[in-house]
Amino acid sequence: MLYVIGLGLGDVKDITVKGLEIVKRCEFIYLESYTSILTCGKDEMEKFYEKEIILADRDFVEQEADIMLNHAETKEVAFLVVGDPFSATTHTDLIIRAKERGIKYQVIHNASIMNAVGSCGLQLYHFGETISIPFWTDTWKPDSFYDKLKANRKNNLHTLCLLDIKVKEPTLESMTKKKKEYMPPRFMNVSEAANQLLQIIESKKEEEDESLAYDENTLFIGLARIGHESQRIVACSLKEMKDCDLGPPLHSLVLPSNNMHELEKEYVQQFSEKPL
Ligand SMILES: *[C@@H]1O[C@H](CO)[C@@H](O)[C@H](O)[C@H]1NC(C)=O
Ligand SMILES: CC(=O)N[C@H]1CO[C@H](CO)[C@@H](O)[C@@H]1O
Repeated sequence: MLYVIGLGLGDVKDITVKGLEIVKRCEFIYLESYTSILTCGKDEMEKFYEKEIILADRDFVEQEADIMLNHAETKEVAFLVVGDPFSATTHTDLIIRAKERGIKYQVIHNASIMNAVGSCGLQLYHFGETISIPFWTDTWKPDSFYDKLKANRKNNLHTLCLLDIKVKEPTLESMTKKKKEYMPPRFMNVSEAANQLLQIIESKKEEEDESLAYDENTLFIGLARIGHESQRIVACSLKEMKDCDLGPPLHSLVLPSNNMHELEKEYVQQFSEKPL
């Protein structure tokens, strides 16, 4: 049996009672550690579960997931996912593979940013397609998500922007070597994301795009560490967001629609220093 268990957004205790009971009786426990982070470390989790945890990083999922599935053929195996199991596509892939091999599975849900973003006061029903903002380099500055932002704005929908994380990226020098060395993890903050969004509209202006999706004065909402005690939410213009420091990761950004509902406005107001 393979249990795919969502851990929620916060600390070790965010797991549901149902999830915890299953973890306690599983023989193998894997923790997905590449699409998100927990505020607590592996050690704290092992202490809390009283079990050893195997970290499943990016290499694992591509190469060693079969070993985990082998175990699941005869034993109870837990695969722990930060957030909800269905907030990243990689997990649907794992479930399909289990199914193909005739392995029984069960999914235990928990909250993820996809629903917890509601804490900024915007209605979840009024969100359009979620976008991801990738880290730029000197030579690689993809901006294809801009069109989705624009489509959402046109349809009067809010947009959740997930900000890039780089965990366990091999260093350039070790790329070709057998023994990989890894760069320290990086998490995009709202200031960096705002900076990229500003650069995108600068170049759209040059292309004489008549109807920009947003400008430097457009209201954005920055969210940090949602679901944790230290969570922060700030509503301000894009220009101000560029100078905004929301502290440690994870951060995300929301572009509200052009016509927020009165109740949405009233709720968002508490996160803004200026009248909306
Ligand atoms: C945001 O990230 C950038 C790039 O890593 C960094 O230079 C900057 O200091 C960060 N800003 C804040 C406010 O933490
Ligand atoms: C959506 C969901 O199932 N959330 C649960 C996540 O886990 C915490 C802690 O057990 C529950 O309180 C939530 O209801």
